[in-house]
Amino acid sequence: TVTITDNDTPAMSVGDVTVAEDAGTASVAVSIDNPSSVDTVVSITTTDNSATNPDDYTTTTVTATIPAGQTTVDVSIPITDDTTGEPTEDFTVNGTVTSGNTSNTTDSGTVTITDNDTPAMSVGDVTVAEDAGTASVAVSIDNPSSVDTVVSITTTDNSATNPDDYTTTTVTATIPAGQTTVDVS
Ligand SMILES: [Ca+2]
Ligand SMILES: [Ca+2]
Ligand SMILES: [Ca+2]
Ligand SMILES: [Ca+2]
Repeated sequence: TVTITDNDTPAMSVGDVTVAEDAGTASVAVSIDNPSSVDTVVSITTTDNSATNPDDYTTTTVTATIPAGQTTVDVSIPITDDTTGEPTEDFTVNGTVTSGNTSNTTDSGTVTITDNDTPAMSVGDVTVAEDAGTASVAVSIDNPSSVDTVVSITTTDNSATNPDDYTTTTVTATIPAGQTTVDVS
């Protein structure tokens, strides 16, 4: 009897991918680094990181099968498109080989989601009567953000001068996460 031990056992990997929030789905490659004579079956799950289910993506549990002779298959994970400005966020895709012949049994990948709702900040214009007491100036963002927006406010003389016409003001205006405006007096 001649017994031959193989020297081509592949390693399994779960790919990393960066997607825009409005991409619809993230397509994650589940691969082996050289073909196998048998199917490679990989159990896929997802884990929250800074991106969370269901606000940013949909938790996915699926079986990915790389057919014998092939090296990769894609897994689709739904991505949530909201209207809130957010930082770049990510979640983890975990793969576990449940059937096949690989040199490893687990690997994980990262899906990074880039936001498409980054708001613009603006300081409002206002006209007040001299006897109004204070001018209320709106500091705004044009859509809500998942994080506080902190704006440093200062004043500069123009034809109106400090202190005869107004009082020089230096203040920090904070627009809370989820809101769009705050007034400065
Ligand atoms: Ca071989
Ligand atoms: Ca988020
Ligand atoms: Ca969006
Ligand atoms: Ca968003």
